[in-house]
Amino acid sequence: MATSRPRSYEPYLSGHREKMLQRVQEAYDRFQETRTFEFPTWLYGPPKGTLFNVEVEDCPRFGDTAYVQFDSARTAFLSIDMQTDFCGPRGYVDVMGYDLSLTAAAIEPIKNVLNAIRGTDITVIHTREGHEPDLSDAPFNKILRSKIIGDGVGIGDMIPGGAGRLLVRGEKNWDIIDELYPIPGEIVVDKAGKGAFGSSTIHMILKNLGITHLVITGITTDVCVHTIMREANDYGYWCVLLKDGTGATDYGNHEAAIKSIKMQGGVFGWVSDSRRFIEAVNQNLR
Ligand code: C5J
Repeated sequence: MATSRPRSYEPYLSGHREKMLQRVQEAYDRFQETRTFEFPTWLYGPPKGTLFNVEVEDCPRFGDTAYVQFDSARTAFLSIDMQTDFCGPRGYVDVMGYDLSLTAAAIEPIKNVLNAIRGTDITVIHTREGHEPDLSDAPFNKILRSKIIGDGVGIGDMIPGGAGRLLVRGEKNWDIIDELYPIPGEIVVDKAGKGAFGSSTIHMILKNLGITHLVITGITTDVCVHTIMREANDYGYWCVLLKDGTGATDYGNHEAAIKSIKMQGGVFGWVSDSRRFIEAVNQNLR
């Protein structure tokens, strides 16, 4: 039987651990006083924009209230996949037979947030899920499953009266809905997957712009929104979901997805809503 030797890494540790734990202790002590996850200038440098706090719910425990501090110039607002295919008639989600009002519920809150932040130094990023016209970037099993649930109409197909081929780049139904259409200066990221970090340039964009904090909205809560939030959280971004700016094809899944973010003191980040975020923007960035 192989015997394992104790790892003797201690002598090789840099001072990183001590420094990090000291910073954590300081932030912990500050949190006890302020209930705020303060912007860590020791890590990112002095603010480039305006610091502002947003109230988040059920943190660290259900029923508690806390605050996350943002640097406006290091903040990106994400509007995820607000495409006809996910919330409009004769799109991908409609063809699968789901209740469109559940995903369309996110439109108004997102519009309100866009109205509040346009003209500030917060970066706006829109994403679109979709595939090349030849479907070369679409997995076989994804297309097959979509065709089965769509009773013969799946990704790459067009239904009678539809605005184009489902989830195919360049088609009208694949594009962002008119109400939330990007304006000049806003970033649009195309992704082939549910996540974005593995199937788009979003990580390079966020790094190049020096973004540290994300305000997340879009559809669907339990699929693309959650996948992107989990990816971003793993990369160390500070992620706050605006819960009313999201929606799922099933209300129970929407609620469960929101609840799961709050577990373990915020296992994937934090949860707030459009009203609280807009209030913070109007009080601090106007
Ligand atoms: C889905 C998405 N639900 N944008 N895509 O297939 O969440």
